[in-house]
Amino acid sequence: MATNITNTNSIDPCDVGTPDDWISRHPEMVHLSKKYPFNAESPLSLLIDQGFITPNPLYYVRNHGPVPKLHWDTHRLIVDGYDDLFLLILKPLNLSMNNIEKFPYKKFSVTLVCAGNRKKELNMIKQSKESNWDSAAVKWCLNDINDIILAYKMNCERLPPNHSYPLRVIIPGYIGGRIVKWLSRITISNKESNSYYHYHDNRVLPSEYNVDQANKKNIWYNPNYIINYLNINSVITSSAYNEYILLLNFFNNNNNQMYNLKGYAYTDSGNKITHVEISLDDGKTWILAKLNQPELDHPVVLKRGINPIPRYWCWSFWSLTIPLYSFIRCEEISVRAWDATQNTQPRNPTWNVLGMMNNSHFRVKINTIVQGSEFHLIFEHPIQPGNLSGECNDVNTSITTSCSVLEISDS
Ligand SMILES: Nc1nc2c(c(=O)[nH]1)N[C@H]1C(S)=C(S)[C@@H](COP(=O)(O)O)O[C@H]1N2
Ligand SMILES: [Mo]
Repeated sequence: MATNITNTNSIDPCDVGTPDDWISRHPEMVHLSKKYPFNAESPLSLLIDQGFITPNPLYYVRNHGPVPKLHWDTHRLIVDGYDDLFLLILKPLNLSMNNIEKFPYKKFSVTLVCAGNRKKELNMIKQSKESNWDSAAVKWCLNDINDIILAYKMNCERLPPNHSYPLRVIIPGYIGGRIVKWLSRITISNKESNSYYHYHDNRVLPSEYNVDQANKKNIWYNPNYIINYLNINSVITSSAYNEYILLLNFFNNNNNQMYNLKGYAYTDSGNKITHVEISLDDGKTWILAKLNQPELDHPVVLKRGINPIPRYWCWSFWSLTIPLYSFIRCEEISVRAWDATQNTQPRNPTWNVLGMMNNSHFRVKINTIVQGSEFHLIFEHPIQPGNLSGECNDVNTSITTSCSVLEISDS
């Protein structure tokens, strides 16, 4: 059931004394990373309870610095650079927000995911490096099938300050880190960005590298290890972390009782999630879950000649109703998703120094205690969610994924 999410107009105690103490936050948002800058996600079950479209106040926030104080009336977008095709220095464009708003626009839903989603699970293996944002050159936008947009609205409202008021770029299917917030300049260039963070973040380095070795071998500059696209992933949201079920006289009375497992899945490149499977026996056998994919009714469609090309940029929800007794001899529930290119998830996590792109089978452990006719089930997630202590100093970023409708300037 959706919780009341209108109570957003309070300053979080963690923000007091920081440059962000003018931004109101939803009280349920869980602080990740250090006190400042603000990185937060909604508790997983609250996020899923909201349904397919996440309300703005519960949308995950990933900031690497203060939220800039920008204004609609004074904000400008400069487009400049060098046109490699025609060997021309371009005449810079200087656009106001009102100019941008007058371009033809369309609305569609996109799920954004930070490359650090499920990072905490990798930190359980070994602490990974805290990450920082970077910027990247994007020639990808010239292909209209990629649906690159300049967004100025989110869920029919102007973007909230945290989420890049007044303007951001959206690159569907790309990791959040390449989706620049507070956009003020687009420079067309034939060279890759030389920003420090372009090379030192949002990379999956081979597992044997720690920071020292990566620095020594200058491995950061190897183009093989850059991440742009999302990878296929799925998560169990119900049973929730530490969910507890006590069944009295279970073996006599309740053995037809059913349980509803739930979660989400997403993939890259506009591909469709085709199926999600659950295993109760460590991957020996798999049970097909039911998919809920509101996006299938209205995918983004590009017409090339007579061929419509649909793209799916949103997460899918899955569910599976099984008898509670299936958990009796089950030590662990695992989930894996498949997409239209037969891509699926690896069984085991692979640690990497930046703790990125973890998409191994998501596992929930079940601890069962049988005491006479009492039957206790305790569900244990791979990591503790968020920051249960209420402090603001947890550095184990696990930022999640959220979906919204974005209003786009189709320029
Ligand atoms: N200017 C700027 N853009 C940014 C960032 C940032 O810190 N500064 N963080 C990036 C990262 S790592 C992610 S995951 C997304 C998060 O977007 P959100 O906070 O609106 O969910 O924005 C990206 N764009
Ligand atoms: Mo990110």
